[in-house]
Amino acid sequence: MSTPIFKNFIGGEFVASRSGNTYERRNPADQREIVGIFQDSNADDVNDAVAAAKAAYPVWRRVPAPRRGEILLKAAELLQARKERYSRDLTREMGKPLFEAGGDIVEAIGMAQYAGGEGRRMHGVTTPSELPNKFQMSIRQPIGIVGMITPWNFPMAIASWKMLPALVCGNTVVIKPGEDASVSTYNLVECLVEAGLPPGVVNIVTGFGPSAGQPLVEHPDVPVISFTGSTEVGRLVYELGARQLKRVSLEMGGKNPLIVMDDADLDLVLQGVIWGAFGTTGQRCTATSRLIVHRSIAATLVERIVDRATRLRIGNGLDPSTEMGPLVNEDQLRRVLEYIELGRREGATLRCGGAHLNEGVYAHGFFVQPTVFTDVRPQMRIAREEIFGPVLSVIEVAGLDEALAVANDVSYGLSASIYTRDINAAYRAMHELEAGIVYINAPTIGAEIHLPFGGVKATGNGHREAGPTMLDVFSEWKSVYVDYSGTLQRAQIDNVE
Ligand code: UN1
Repeated sequence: MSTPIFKNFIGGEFVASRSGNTYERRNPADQREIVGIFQDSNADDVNDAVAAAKAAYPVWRRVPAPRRGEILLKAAELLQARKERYSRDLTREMGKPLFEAGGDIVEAIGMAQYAGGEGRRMHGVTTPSELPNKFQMSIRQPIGIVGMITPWNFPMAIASWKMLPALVCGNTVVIKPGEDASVSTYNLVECLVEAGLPPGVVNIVTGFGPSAGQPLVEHPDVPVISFTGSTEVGRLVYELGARQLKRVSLEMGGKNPLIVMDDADLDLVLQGVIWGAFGTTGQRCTATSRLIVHRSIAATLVERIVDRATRLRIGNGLDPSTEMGPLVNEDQLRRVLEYIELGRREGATLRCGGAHLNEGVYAHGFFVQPTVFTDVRPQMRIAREEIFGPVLSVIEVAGLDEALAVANDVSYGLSASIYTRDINAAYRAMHELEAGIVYINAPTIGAEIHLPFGGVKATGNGHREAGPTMLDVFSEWKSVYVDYSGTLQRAQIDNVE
C-alpha cells in the first residue's frame, strides 16, 4: 500500500505547504507502519487559509442557521456510515483501542446532531421594555474566522466540539490539528464537505505549534481562538491573543481526583478506577490520576486494583482483544517514565507496573505498564502535576473533610469524582469540589456533549465548549431595541424627573 499524502485543505482544494516541507507520522503501536505524510506548514500557509476563510465568511454567515444545521445533520449520517473505517484510522494514528476509537467518532456524531439541532434553536432572549411601544430582544451573531488548535488524544471528538458549534453559528474555520493525529480531522471535514459545506468554510493546515499554530493565533483576521492542550501552551496562546483582544477559549490540563468513601460499593469502584485511570492509556485530560481513599478500606481496594491492572491486556489497538494501547509518541513515553522514576525518588511505593515494555510484540511501539503508586503524599509532584499516562497515585485520608481538601489542593480543576452511598456526602462533594465536571459513583471520564465541558483554575479560562454554553464561545450577542411609538422616548435613566 502506498503511503497516503495529506495536503493542506484550503478554499476547497488540497495544496502543498509553501514551506516545501513535510513530516511523517507512524503508528505508535508499531513504528514500522507509516500512517501518512503531512504538510509541515508555515505562516504563509496560515495566511492562505485565513484568506480563504475570510472570502467564504460573508456568504456562509448569511446561510440561514437551520440550513447550516442540516449540513451538520447530514454529516452525522455520513460519520455513522463510515464509523468503522474512521475508527481504524484513528487507532492507527494515535493508538487507542478500536472500541475507544469508535467512541471518539460517536462523540462527533452526537455533536453533529446536537449542533445541527441548534440551527433551529439558537435562542436569544426577549424582555419587556421600560417604555411603552418599544420592543427589545437579543440575537446571536457569528464572530468571523475561528482559529482552532486541537489535541491528538480525541482527534475526532475534540475537533467536532469546536468546529460544529462554530459552523452552526455562522463562522468560518481554520484548524490546525495535533501533529500526531491529523487524519481524523480530514475525515470529519470530508463528511462535512460531502454533506454540502461550501469551499473555504473549513480549512485545514497541518504542522507544529511554533510554525503553524502561532501564526494562526497571531493572525489579525482571526478574532476567536479555541485551544485544547497543555496549560503551558495555553498560557502562551492566551497572552498572544490578549494583545489583540481576541476571544480565547482554553481547555487545558487536569489532575483529576477520584474519592472513595468507606461506604462505597467497591466492585463498582474497581471498575471505575481501572477505566478512569487506564482508559486511553491515561491520556485524557479527564483521566483519573489521584485515588483519594478512606484509610479503612485502602488496603483491600488497592489490592484489587493492582490485581486487575496487572492483568490488563496491553497491545496494538487494532487487535480487538487489546484493553490498553501505547502512548502516543516517544516524548510522552519519556515523560511518563520520568514521572515513574520521580515517584520512586519522592518515596512513593511502586505497587505495580512502572516498566517500559519494549520486547517481542512491544518492540516497535511506545508501551508502558499500568502503574500504581501507594504511600503518595499530596505534596509530591506525582500527586500535583499532570502526567498524561497510565499512572495512578493513591493517597489515603481519614474522612470526607480531608478528602475534599486534598482533592482541591492542586492547581487544576477539570473533573472530579466521589464514590459513596451517603447522599449528604455526595451533595457536599458536588458543591465543594473545585472542578468543572463532577461525577457521583462514576469515574472522572465520560462527559456527554450536551452538557458544558471545561474546568476551573489552571484548567480553563471561564469558557465551556459543548453543551448549550458552546454557543457563547462562537457567537456574539447583539441587543436590539425597536421603538414603534413614533416619538423620541428617552430611556428611563435619561428621563428622571
Ligand atoms: C479529554 O478528557 O481529553 O469525558 C476529553 C470524556 C470524553 C472526552 C474527554 N467525552 O471522557
